[in-house]
Amino acid sequence: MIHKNERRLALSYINVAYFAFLIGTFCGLMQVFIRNNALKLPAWLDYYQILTAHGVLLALIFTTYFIFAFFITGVSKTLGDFGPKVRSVSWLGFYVMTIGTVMATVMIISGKASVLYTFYAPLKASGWYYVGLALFIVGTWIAGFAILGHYASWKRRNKGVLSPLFAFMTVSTIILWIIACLGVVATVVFQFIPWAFGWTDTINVELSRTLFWYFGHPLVYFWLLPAYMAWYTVVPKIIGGKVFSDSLARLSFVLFILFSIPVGFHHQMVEPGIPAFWKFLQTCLTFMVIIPSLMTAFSMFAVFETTGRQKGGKGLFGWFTKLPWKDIRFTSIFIAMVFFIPGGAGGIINASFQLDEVVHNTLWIVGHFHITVGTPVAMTFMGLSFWLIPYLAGRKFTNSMKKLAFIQIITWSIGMLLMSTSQHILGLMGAPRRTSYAGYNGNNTALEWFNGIVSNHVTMAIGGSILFLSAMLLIYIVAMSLYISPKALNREDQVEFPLAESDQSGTPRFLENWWIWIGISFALIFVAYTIPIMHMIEHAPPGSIGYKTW
Ligand code: HAS
Repeated sequence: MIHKNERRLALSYINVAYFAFLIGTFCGLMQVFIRNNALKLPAWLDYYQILTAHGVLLALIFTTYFIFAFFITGVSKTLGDFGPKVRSVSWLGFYVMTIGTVMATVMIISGKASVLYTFYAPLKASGWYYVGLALFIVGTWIAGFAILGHYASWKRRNKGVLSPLFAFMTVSTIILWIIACLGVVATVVFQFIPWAFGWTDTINVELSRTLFWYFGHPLVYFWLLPAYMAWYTVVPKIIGGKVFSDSLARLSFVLFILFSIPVGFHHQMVEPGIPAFWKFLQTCLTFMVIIPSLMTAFSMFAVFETTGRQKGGKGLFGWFTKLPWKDIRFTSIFIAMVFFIPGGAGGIINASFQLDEVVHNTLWIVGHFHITVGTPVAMTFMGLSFWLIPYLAGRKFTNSMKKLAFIQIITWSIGMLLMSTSQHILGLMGAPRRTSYAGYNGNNTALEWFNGIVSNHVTMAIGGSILFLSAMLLIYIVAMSLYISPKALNREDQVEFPLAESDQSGTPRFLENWWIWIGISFALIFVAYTIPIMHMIEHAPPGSIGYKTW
């Protein structure tokens, strides 16, 4: 069991994460009904306000807080208790993040920041919203540096030894996050805050979006990598196997540090003013960042098959039946992986220059992110919650809770399948994203979009409602695990942290030489971004004043 202080810290993160999840999913439910014209909001509440809250609270707050809870628990488990300095810096990080979160949320709720989670200029929120976002990021840096400090002191005490796989992966993810945030910090501090407080009149829109997407794409890997950490280090243990290849796992994380950042232009394919050459270059780099995910898929299939065969699985697919399907810690994450197959394929479609012309800014993209962050990532976090929270809270995960967990995962899968399939189809037909309900001026072609078996209002509403019920069930399970379920006093009731063995004997030591990877990462960023950004600054248009459209 990890030290009680680290447990308290991780539980604090979990509490904020699931509080954000509760409000965020409620906003999601309202959105589905508004878009179907089944719900009219009162005058003081706006669709875009709800949409902003939904995106920020689920995609940014729920994920980040959960990720830090997972990091702290796993790092403390693998590298030992935090020292007093690491502890105080970690708490400082938590408080700064939380002050930022509260500020940004208050601004959204009070209707002063309905700018969606991408906060594209020239939409202009209250300056305090951007200050809140900046504090949130600074908080994550402080909390991240605390973990890096703990890791550095472990390395000093264990010279020449490779760190445990979990710690290695945590450090890679934090390095990726720190480099990625440089872009968003630059745009928020030097562009948005001065503009929103009226110290400057206009903003360079193209530059702000570019700096945002420099951060925005690696942001998705900041969500994905902790899920991959669970796939690589936790799942093999649950199924009774070992990590397939320690060096493959480390290499895939290193490749994410290299290739996840210099690719932001694939979100700006239709942005005028960025020469096609730079878009093409970043598209090529995007195809490089697909490789570590394919390595992960390979690794997962390998671990399933080898473990299944060791357990006596015969023939081509006999191993499949030997997997522990009745263990919700496994089944939840397995379903999450299956969702990532179409999710990842959709990403490859988006990254393909010409195909993106068809799907950009349509509901397809909304479908894409619900089967990437909304299921593979979120459902992995759910699967982790089923043991991580009882483990931290020292409570039992009773048989009835296990049954409820199965219902929760199955309903989430059905809801997401219905909703995201209809979003993908509607998007292909041309239905736009980031819009409230529209009657499309009675245009027949537009109205026909909603006549399909899956792509109709009813299916979407059913999907959204099932998802909301599933979310409420999850909140119940989390609340039970945190506060109500009986204390696990006997050893057999105590929930374990399942961490698989990883054979490091063949792993090259240079994989842990961070300076090489940080150096190459900056070199790639330099190549992909310097000239286009210089161009955007030197040939800047007059800039835009702010707009408040809500
Ligand atoms: Fe994406 C837009 C390209 C992955 C999230 N993406 C978004 C947005 C979000 C998002 C939130 O190129 C919207 C942003 C906005 O608001 O505008 N995405 C990609 C590519 C990948 C990708 C190439 N995206 C993600 C992940 C996300 C995420 C992961 C969240 C966590 N995305 C794009 C592009 C856009 C975009 C463009 C902009 C589009 C536009 O026009 O605006 C790749 O990383 C995907 C690689 C993944 C794979 C899948 C590997 C499969 C695995 C599962 C194995 C399964 C097993 C189970 C083992 C190649 C690892 C066994 C199964 C059995 C059946 C036995």
